[in-house]
Amino acid sequence: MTNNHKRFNTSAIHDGYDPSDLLGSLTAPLFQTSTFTFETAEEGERRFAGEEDGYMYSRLGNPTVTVLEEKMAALEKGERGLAFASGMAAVSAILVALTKANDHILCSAGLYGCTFGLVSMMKEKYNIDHDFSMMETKDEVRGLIRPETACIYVETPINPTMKLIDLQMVAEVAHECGIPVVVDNTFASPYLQRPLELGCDVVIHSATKYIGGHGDVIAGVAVGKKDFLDHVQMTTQKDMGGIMSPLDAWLLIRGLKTLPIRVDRHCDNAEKIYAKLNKHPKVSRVLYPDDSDHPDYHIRQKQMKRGGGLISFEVKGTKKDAQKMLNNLGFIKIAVSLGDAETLIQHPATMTHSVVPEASRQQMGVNDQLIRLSVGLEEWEDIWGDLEQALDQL
Ligand code: LCS
Repeated sequence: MTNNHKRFNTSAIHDGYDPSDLLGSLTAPLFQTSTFTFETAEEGERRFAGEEDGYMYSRLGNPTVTVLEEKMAALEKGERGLAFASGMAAVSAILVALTKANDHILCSAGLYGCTFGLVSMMKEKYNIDHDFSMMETKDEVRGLIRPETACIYVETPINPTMKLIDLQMVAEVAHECGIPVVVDNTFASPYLQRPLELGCDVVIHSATKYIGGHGDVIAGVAVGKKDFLDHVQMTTQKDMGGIMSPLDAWLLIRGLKTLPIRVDRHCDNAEKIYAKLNKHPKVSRVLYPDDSDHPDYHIRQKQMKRGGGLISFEVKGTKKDAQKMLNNLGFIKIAVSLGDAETLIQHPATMTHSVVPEASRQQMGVNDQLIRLSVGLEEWEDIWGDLEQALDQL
């Protein structure tokens, strides 16, 4: 059913589903069912024994969810996809599957707040230690790998500092040491960056963001080798239970069809807004990886098609000025999340990264003046008009 030779736009629309399988229905049907009936007791026995393909119970697999998983596998160029109830359900199922007590995880120096919370909890409860690294050179990465390092976990671009990590370089070192690399690809989406093609082993998405694109779903997806994700499905996912609902999969399938055109428009708008923010007198710093002055621009050119739809910037002054800027906005919404049609703005230090202790937050580069903007699909002149008047009032 899946044809990996299609171009990205075509793949996003067609892969994972063939209408001739289901009465010609153009869109993939919503199988809103919790369980599946068996013709005979023996058929049920064979399915549970893994001797016969077929659905059993929606926590163990559902046809609508399968379509989404196959589409994501095609877009990320992986062997299989596995869908989860949220991005954090995906992150936790993958990290728990890869580790045991007393192991070590090497992380990028900057993580989404709840992922930071998860690795902190794993340390406290199971003595699974971690280090944070900018992973700028092979020696830096090699020097932090220990005999008990179970995996390398990378976000790039990093939420919300927009720093980038060279995935091919990290994968080369990891594989010398026989360690898998897990990449959170939420900020880029598979349209802009495909970590598996760069040698990484597992890709994770908060599908809540660009994959869905419409702010109406909380969901997660992982893509990687079939053997590994079959194992995750039958262990940490099945037994911890963080599965995706069929309705959410259905909405994500719809969202994916427009992923490439949405992301191009997010990038077009972000490039324009970045240029304007850079010149505003109340803004002291703008972080966007698609500028030749950005320290990681060479990595952007190497592994990302474009710079993405997220921009972070610091306003001159204090936390109060950052909050005032948000309060001055008109149609731009103050909200966490990102990748929606609506432009969203938030204050990481007190919102997405508020669970990160102050010292670690400062080390990550998340200070009180930092604001994160998810540039939406509105007309860029309107987005800039709203931002400009909010900044001018400071
Ligand atoms: N990974 C990244 C990079 C994220 O940004 C998020 C959520 C997650 C994982 C977790 O995904 P979820 O469980 O929410 O689907 N990031 C958020 C953010 O930046 N604002 O609100 C949520």
